[in-house]
Amino acid sequence: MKSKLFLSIISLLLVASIIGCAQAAPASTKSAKLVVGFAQIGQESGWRDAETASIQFYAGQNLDTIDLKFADAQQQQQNQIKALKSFIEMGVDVIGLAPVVETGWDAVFAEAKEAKIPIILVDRMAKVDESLYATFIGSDFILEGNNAAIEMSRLIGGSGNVVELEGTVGASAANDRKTGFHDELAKNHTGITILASQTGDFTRAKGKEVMESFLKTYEGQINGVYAHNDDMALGAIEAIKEAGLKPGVDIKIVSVDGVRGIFEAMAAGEANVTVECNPLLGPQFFDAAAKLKAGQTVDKWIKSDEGVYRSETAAADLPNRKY
Ligand code: GYE
Repeated sequence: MKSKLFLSIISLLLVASIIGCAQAAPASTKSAKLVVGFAQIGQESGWRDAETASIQFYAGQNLDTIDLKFADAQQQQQNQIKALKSFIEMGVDVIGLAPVVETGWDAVFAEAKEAKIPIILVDRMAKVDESLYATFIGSDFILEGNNAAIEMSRLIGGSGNVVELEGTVGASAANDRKTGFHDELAKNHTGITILASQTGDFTRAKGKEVMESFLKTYEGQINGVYAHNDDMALGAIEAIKEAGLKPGVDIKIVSVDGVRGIFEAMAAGEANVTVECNPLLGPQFFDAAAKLKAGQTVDKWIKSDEGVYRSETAAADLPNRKY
């Protein structure tokens, strides 16, 4: 009787341990994956949609090795900070962040460092000590601004008046595209005046709205529009047409990104130049994340290779555009 009881207790324990193993198995498989938390800004532009698609597509193609936790912050830094905190709590391997603005990150980055979770800055920079992030994957915005100024000067013959549609206030992409443009004009194209600069928040709707007010205030005086992204330029083009003028002809249009919509506008003769900024960062992002998880070092700045595109070749370029 006693031994029977003993045997059934033993078999019960065995069953329990097998169930235990069965339950533990998925957890250990999961931890072998690269677990990444990505805090995206939002959906302000075609460029950003292309970046989100690139990251989600790459993760989707590699479901057996990558576990992506994706947060959309709807343009709010507070939401990005919340997402980062929850990634830290989950204990992800690597955090990816496209910081909506440059400043205000020190405290939460320090928390990630304390938890030994490396941060990859994607497409925009943060003003923090270098020790607080692993790498920045993205473009040289100063150079983009320089190139935009050179193109604008060529288009308006070295003299005239330009209005500037700026990106999101406090974003590195806006700050540096402005600096690059203004510095190049001040150095080499002194015949050009910037009549006004105002934020259009990187969106088409605000770009249009701000351009409408510029057209009223500076009626007959504007020779060119410099927009920090293509979406705002597309909004400005609508405003210029509604004012009875010809965008690309009466008012020259130079912007940044290289999205399909601006190539279509250039092919139609309604825009002049786009300075490319590559959003297809998924492969580079996950490559860097895997290296960091493996304890390898990566370059502090993984720079994108980009070109300048003009209306003259837009129709031929269009079929090759990937975003
Ligand atoms: O140019 C703009 C987007 O941060 C580089 O953000 C990015 C910029 C991009 O909304 O279209």
